[in-house]
Amino acid sequence: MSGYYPDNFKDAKFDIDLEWDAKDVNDDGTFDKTEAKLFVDEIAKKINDDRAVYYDPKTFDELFKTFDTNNDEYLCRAEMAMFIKKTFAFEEEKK
Ligand SMILES: [Ca+2]
Ligand SMILES: [Ca+2]
Repeated sequence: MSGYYPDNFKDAKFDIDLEWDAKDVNDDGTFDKTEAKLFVDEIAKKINDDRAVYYDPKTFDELFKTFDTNNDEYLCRAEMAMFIKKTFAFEEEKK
């Protein structure tokens, strides 16, 4: 996810890849539901407020299911990238 939304975080130095490693607690390269929640909550805190409003933590379970496209109960890097991109997207970016 390098270079993802470089201008869209409150702290320009925010490194989404470092955050990824930090929240992938067991270091297996994927997010289980608990890890995914930690990661997405962190992104919601760090991303600019005009994007953060698009994420409702109450819908997390639903979103997790939606973006776990192969239904293995884990979000791989590609699946999580879509989760972040689509969830925090402006309406016109979702098309
Ligand atoms: Ca993991
Ligand atoms: Ca999956």
